[in-house]
Amino acid sequence: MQLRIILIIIRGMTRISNGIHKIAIGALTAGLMGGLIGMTGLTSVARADDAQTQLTFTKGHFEPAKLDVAAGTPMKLTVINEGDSAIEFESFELNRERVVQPGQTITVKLPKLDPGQYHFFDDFHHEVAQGTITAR
Ligand SMILES: [Cu+2]
Repeated sequence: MQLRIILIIIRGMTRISNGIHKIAIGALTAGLMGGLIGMTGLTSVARADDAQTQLTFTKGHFEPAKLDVAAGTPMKLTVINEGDSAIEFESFELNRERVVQPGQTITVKLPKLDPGQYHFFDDFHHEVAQGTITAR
């Protein structure tokens, strides 16, 4: 989202420098300032919304098997399958079920979690690969 805003600003600047009025440049500068202020706001929102955390399936298990996350913050969980067969990242508590092909990286969006433990496993290899996300 940030990148798009920057692109829009740059596009605007290019248009102005090809042409015309100093007033427009003044207006653009004002707009740019506003944009930067807006961006600062957006940045903190994006950060709050986009907490990232990562799980890698490798050699038959998840790494890390225990994952600590912040409660009350939506997040994106990246799941990487470094194995040579498909896995299914699954969690009843999180109500998520996603197949990850070998070599594939997926993003699982998670809502704000209440403090607690959330079990997950590879539904294709039950007994072996599992873990717990702890929100605190
Ligand atoms: Cu399943």
